[in-house]
Amino acid sequence: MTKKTVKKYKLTDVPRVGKTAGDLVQGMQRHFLRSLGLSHDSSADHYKYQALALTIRDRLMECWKDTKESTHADDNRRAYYLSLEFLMGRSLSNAILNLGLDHETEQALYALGLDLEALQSEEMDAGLGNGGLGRLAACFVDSCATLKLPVTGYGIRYEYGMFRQVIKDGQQVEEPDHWLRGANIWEVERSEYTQKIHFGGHTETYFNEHGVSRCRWVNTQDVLAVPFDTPIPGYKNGVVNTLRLWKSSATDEFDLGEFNAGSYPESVAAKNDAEHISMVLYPNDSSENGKELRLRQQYFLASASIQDVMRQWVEKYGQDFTHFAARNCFQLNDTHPTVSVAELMRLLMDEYRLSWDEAWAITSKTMAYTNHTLLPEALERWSVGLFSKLLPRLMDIIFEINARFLSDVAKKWPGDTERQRRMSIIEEGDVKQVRMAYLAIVGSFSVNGVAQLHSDLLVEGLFADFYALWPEKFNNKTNGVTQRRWMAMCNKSMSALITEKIGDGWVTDLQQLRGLAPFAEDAAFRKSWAACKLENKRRLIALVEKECQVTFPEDSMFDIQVKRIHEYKRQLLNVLHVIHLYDRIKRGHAHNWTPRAVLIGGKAAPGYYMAKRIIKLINNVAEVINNDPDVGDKLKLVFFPNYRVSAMEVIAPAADLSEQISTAGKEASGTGNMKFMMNGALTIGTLDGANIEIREEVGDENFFLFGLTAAEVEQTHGHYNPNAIIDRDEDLRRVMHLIESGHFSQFEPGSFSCISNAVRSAHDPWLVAADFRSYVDAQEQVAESFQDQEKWQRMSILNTAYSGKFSTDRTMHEYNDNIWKLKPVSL
Ligand code: 26W
Repeated sequence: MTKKTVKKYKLTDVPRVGKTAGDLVQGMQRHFLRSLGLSHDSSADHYKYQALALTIRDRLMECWKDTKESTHADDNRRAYYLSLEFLMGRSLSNAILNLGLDHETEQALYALGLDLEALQSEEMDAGLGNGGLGRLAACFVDSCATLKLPVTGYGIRYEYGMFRQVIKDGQQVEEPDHWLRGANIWEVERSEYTQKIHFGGHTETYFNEHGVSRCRWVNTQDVLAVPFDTPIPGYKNGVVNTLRLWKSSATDEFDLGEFNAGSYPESVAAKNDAEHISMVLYPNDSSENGKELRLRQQYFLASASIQDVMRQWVEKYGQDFTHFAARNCFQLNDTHPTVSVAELMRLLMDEYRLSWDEAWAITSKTMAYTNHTLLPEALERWSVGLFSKLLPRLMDIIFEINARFLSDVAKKWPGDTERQRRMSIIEEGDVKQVRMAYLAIVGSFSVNGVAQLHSDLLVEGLFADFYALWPEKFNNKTNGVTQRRWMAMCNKSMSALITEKIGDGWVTDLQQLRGLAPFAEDAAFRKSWAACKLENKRRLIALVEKECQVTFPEDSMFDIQVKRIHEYKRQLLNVLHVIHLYDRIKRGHAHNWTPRAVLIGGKAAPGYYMAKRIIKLINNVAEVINNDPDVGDKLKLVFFPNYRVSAMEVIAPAADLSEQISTAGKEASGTGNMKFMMNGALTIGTLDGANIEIREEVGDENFFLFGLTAAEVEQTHGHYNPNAIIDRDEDLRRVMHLIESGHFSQFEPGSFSCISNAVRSAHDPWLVAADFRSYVDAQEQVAESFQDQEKWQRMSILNTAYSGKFSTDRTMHEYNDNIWKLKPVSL
């Protein structure tokens, strides 16, 4: 053939890939042989999972390309979700669901004689988050793609995610989570978009060609940030958004410099330093620890992401930033990426030559901040010394932001130096500290809490001074969860039953679940509802048997508390109740008994001593209860090890009772509470976080309320006498006696004295003893209600029916309407 007659092709003109079951079979066969190089049908399930995942991924790629082309072609505004954590869990089943390939996949696997559940369970969880905040980010990107919103997630590609929790002798042991070992099918490396990040060095001022004084940051040690992209499919809408995670890598210059100096080993060590940045997720969810590596991670994410956005801007529009703020918005997931405020200022001034005022006008219209906690110990502060050493240019900029801000404060409140001291971004004292939350507020046009109570408490307390200055900045965005993963994907039988009655519109419009309410009165429907729950309970029974070697009786009430272990979440209160039930059984007060199976799960931060003792107590109490023949099937207790996203997908559908028992005013929102509600569990809870809104939606007759209110908790300060409460309450006295007499620590004397001391302390901030009585009484109501199964099923249906508010689709609509103001991608 001569060149002239050859038909011309474009590499990008790929024929559309088929979506029938037959096409999926062929895809799997092709990947099995051609991508994975396998020939034996007997190969490990892991390879079969990979063949399926690659086949599904093929179907994501073309929508991904279409979405990118569409957003590239328009001039529409975009948002970026900056988060140190994305707790994605598994991707395969989610991709199958959102691509609308459920049915076809089932058929294809049947034809191949393969079992979907078995293959799915081969996928490692992407555990790149601690808990609520990280999982929220994952639900948000799912909803944004489903709503066709042009939102990109930016995070860190940790080599090691959240540690694996193993229980040895009743105690937590942490093991590394090397989740990338088995190859990650879902990521694509994009080294052409690598960014350079500076650390260390110093700043100097100089005069540019126009005689204007400018600053430069010199003598830095540089690290490369290499992006890895993960596709985020919307639900059956052709949109695939992007989650871009950065991996750190050494620069070549780095090696060369050291190499020329003749110190090869040092150059390799320096390379290691660079690569450590994205090595491991900090497993800390409520107390900041001020570690240098953590600050490196934060700046690494902020700088790489903002540079990436500006690179795209300059490629498209050149160096004119007039419309930058109108077309870009960064949402800061807590203060963790807040150094972004200073980094955007730096890039605009030092790299693109804007004046301070121009740069500030852009920055303060581009950043938006979400707060996720009221706990003072979780508020990030960085010592000025560390900050200046690691990020001298950023520290200069923060000082200047603060100086200008304090002068505004002085204008508003002349002479009020006390207020200036209180509001300063720099906390004075022995060690000067940068208050990251204040930097975030000053640098943002929007500040939000994550449930109504939490947002109210922020403006009344922690941020009251800022609210007085800028009331218009503050707003609430009640959290949600995605019903695609947390109902449609993980609870197939209930989803099918709902769809049979009200159609499948609820998958993208959760308020449609209200249509279920009338069926609560339908006896046949209640029966089917109960049958789904039973099927889900059997799945959990098998898992608990495997993980804990304890058998949950299927007719017992599944009473569940899963979340990070923290004193404010009061797993201890839960255990005290379990001990009380045990005590009642032992003393023969067990007439008309409602059998209960109590499951508690969650990870403790490795350095959190009390949390670890609470895990040990749960395990020791479980050991006694589960092996006592007097107790038998009346009561079971397990500590479920290594709680994670994929475990919740089995746990939530099986729950009868959801424990949301934090000390009022301490849990910002909670999101596990919402997952349980959607899956038909009833809640026993305090008036805290989103519990309040859950109760408003479902009605107080379908919610078990107990405990002090946030205002009452506040008033307790200085007037708390737990020992008097214990003396007055026989049940609590007996429970304390069982712990203190060593009944649960026969061979470990004194093992739980820190716990009983904490309950007895007048300074117990969590008020465990104060809420014990009302908790036990509420639990009594729960037990009684469960005995009337018709009534219980009715309440269960109503919980699902009224859970519509708690979809992240609603949450994302609100962020978009009030903060981001994006137009949906046109596809
Ligand atoms: C600096 C260490 C650190 C790390 C993470 C401090 C604080 C955090 C997060 C704020 C912890 C977290 O996940 N908070 C949870 O966020 C959820 C999503 O908004 C809320 O539902 C939970 O109530 C809140 O505890």
